[in-house]
Amino acid sequence: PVEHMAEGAILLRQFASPYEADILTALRQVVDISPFRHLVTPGGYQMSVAMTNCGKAGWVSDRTGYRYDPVDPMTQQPWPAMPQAFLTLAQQAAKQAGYADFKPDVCLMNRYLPASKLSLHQDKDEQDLHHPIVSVSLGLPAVFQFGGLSRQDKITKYPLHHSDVVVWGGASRLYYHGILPLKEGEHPIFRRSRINLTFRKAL
Ligand code: MD5
Ligand code: FE
Repeated sequence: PVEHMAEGAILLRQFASPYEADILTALRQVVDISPFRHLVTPGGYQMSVAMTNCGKAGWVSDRTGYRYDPVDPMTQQPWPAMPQAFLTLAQQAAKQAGYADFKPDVCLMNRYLPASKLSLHQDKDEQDLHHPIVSVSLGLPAVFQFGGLSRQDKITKYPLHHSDVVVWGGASRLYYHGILPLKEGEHPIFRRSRINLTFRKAL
């Protein structure tokens, strides 16, 4: 079942289900090398969401700003390679949404615990903003806030559930968005957490 959320934004409910076991194995291998950690914003606040990355670079924030870094600042080693299972899921979803040649080089992973949130923002640290972003939701459900190109635009809320995949392309690629504070809950696999994988062509 395909839902159109906005210009270029396509919601594939339950798309990740057949890939779940392989994704879980790969996720464990990645966080074993580069664990989830709470980054600090340039303004000096610690983020409530914990993050890590895999692929050719990783998105990081510190007092000096935001950037894609080929080295994990925590381990001072390259980020773990993108697992084949991740790449397969991201490319199958992108193909379904009309992006047959999407070649992500980065997967940013966000971990939410109850009360974690992601404030309204745009994703524009990637080199070429014409490439889509593929987002995979795992674990506890969350409320996604979707605005427009201007911070003042009207916000629509969408619930995102375990295994839902969203492909953000076209105009929606630069829309303001965020995640409301995660509600308390228990998921059979991810317990009290929500994990979101975002596949990007960043370099
Ligand atoms: C999340 N993550 O659920 C969300 C899902 C992030 C982030 O926002 O930056 O890590 S990705 C949602 C997204 C990506 C790119 C564009 C748009 C939404 N959009 O135009 O709404 O942790
Ligand atoms: Fe974002």
